[in-house]
Amino acid sequence: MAANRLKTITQHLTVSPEGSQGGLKVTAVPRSGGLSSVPTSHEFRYTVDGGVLTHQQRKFYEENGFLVIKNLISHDKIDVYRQYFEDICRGEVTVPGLTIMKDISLLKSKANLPKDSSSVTKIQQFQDDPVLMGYCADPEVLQYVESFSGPNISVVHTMLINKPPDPGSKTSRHPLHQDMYYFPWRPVDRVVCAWTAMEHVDRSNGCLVVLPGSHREGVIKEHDSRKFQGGVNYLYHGILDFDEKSPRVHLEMEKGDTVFFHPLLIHGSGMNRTKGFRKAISGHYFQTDSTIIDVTGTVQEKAQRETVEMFLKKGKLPKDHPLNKMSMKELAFVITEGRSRVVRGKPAGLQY
Ligand SMILES: O=C(O)CCC(=O)C(=O)O
Repeated sequence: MAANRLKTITQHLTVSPEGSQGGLKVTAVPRSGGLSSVPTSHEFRYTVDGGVLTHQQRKFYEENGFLVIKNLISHDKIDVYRQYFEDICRGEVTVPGLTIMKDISLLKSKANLPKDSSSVTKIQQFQDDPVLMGYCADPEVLQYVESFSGPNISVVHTMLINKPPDPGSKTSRHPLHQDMYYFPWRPVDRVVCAWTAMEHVDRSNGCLVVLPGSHREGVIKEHDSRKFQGGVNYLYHGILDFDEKSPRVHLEMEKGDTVFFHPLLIHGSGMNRTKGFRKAISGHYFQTDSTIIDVTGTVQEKAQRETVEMFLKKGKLPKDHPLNKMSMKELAFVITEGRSRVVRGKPAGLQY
């Protein structure tokens, strides 16, 4: 019943036209974080059989939690996404449901911001845009995603990141974090991020930095935004406690190179010390029949609350709107259902 009510509400959302992905089954879900997972074969847990990955690539991902595929996306396609991003920032194209994020230091300065990409740090939730979804549904990307998520795949949390030159506030950095901290769905090992460099990235412009193998610890760590001097952007929480001595790898990549990484992998990106913007495009993929869990009382609660607050604020809803009366778990379902799209295989439906 609850699931049907949620589904109806999702379909009639007044917050934004973030449609639905069909079919819904109701199952009982434990209240715990539910991170445990079963191996996919005697040798592998984080990858599945039958995909394009070589044995060596699978072993590398299993051990390290990331895998870079060189030159996966053509420069022509990337140039289209780049131009389109500029058009969106100038207001020449409107994308339904899109969130446009600005750097916190610019927002605090209350200056009149130019109506172009120079004040935009990222755009997210472009699931209803046919141009940028060309990236998320690109067969070149999906052939790899299948090796992590299996054959039935939805994409969610779509982003084009425009890391600005640091204004001196360090706000261009993205502190070390785990993406799973933000995600209320399981199973965790079938979730993967695809992140494609839209130009050459290295330490000077704030490439991704990863702690290889950190996904194997199998826990979501406590995150927060307060300890970061100079502040961090909205919802850029960082891990409070990790082994500072853990080896780090800075992923220097060329335009079109793509890294796939596990959602428990500790990663982030440093300040952009150059004068140019550093662009990347990414999406998170999960099994179409993933299960929404209740993160109340877990380390994920803080992030979920902020996500929900932002979602409700964006909708500017009247007090008595049904969304304002929902539990965190119900809202997690509505938000995920609204922002995800099936990109390959069976649209099995999110489980509640
Ligand atoms: O592109 C970046 O700078 C970091 C992206 C990232 O880690 C994220 O969005 O989770």
